[in-house]
This record gives sequence, C-alpha cells and structure tokens, in this order.
Amino acid sequence: MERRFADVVIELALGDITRVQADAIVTAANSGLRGGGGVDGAVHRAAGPQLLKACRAIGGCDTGSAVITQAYELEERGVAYVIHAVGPVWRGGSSGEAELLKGAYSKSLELADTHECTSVAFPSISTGVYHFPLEQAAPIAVHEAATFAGQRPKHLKRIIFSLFDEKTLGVFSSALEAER
Ligand code: AR6
Repeated sequence: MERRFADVVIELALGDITRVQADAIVTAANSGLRGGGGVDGAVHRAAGPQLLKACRAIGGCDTGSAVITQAYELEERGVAYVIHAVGPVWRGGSSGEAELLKGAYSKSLELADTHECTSVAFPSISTGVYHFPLEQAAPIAVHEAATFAGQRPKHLKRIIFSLFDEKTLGVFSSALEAER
C-alpha cells in the first residue's frame, strides 16, 4: 500500500529491511550503539563489522534521536547510509515514550534529507524487544512521515516502512489510511 503526501510517497512493504533498496536504511538501535538482536542484528550482519566500529567511534546516541553512518557492505546493494535511530523502551506510557518515538523518526528523516537521500526505509522502531504497543506506535510513525513530507523536504521523495510481519503491516496500513 502507498499514499502520497505533497511530493513524497509513503509506502508500506512486508519484509526484511536489509533487502530494501533505499539511499538510507534505518535500524532500531540502542543508546550505546552496541548492536544487538532484532532488526539491528540483521542490519549489522548485512553491513559487516565496520558498522560496529563506526558506531563505537560515535560512542552513543540519546534516546529519541538518531545518528548516521556509512552503510559499508550494504553499499553493494545500493544503500549509501545506515541511520541508527534510538526509540524508547516502553515503561507504561507516562515516561515520555510517545515524544521520544516521534523524535527517533523525525531526526532520522532530517538526517536522510540533509544527506541528500531521495529514499529512506524504516522498520517499526521500539515495537520489538522495547515493547512499545504497536497500535500506538504505528500512528506516530506514519504521522511523523506525513508531517515531514508536508514540510517539503529538499531531497526525500520516498519513505518506505519495511515491516517484518503481517500484524505490523496491518496496523501500519490502518494508520496510513487514517492519516490526514
Ligand atoms: N527487517 C525489518 N524489520 C525487522 C527485522 C528485519 N530484518 N528484524 C526484526 N524486525 P526490534 P526495538 C522488526 O526488537 O523494539 C536491538 O537489540 C521486529 O519484528 O528489532 O526498537 C537493538 O540493539 C519489530 O517489528 O527493535 C536495541 O537494543 C521491529 O523490527 C533493541 O533491540 C523492531 O523490533 C531495540 O528494540
């Protein structure tokens, strides 16, 4: 499914983000940028060991923000950058989780555009081992993407959500349909 907001297409796809061809792919990282499981594990495996070295050199990233590195071995697949977005761990919803998740998406979008990316692919940040409820996370993700599109970014033309399972795709689809 896809929808256009201003000059930008927001697209939902089922599958492994390391297989998506986009100028930048986003990983759901931790604030220590230490690598891990889930989508972060898959991105680090696909990009090779230099990615962790680059993360170590940066040292860390605040929750609710993001940093950008080269994509190393993913460059062979046409990916120029990896954006390491740090979403919040769900602590019940009254610890600023929604704002922090927004920040992880908006900073990633800003980094993609300032690095002249025309396309960027996101996973569903924080809804895996960080346990952010999917029904609340999906509208935030889609709204941040649509809001960024409405600000008429200079370079970005395609925002892809690469979602790993049918349930996540379904909830994102409802959120994208409901977005105004
Ligand atoms: N492609 C796309 N989505 C994926 C992939 C993949 N290859 N693999 C998993 N997902 P999670 P979080 C989905 O747990 O909750 C790591 O250890 C997954 O099904 O990866 O933000 C980091 O280092 C879920 O829908 O991220 C952090 O420590 C979504 O990606 C921590 O986990 C996010 O699940 C971050 O936790």
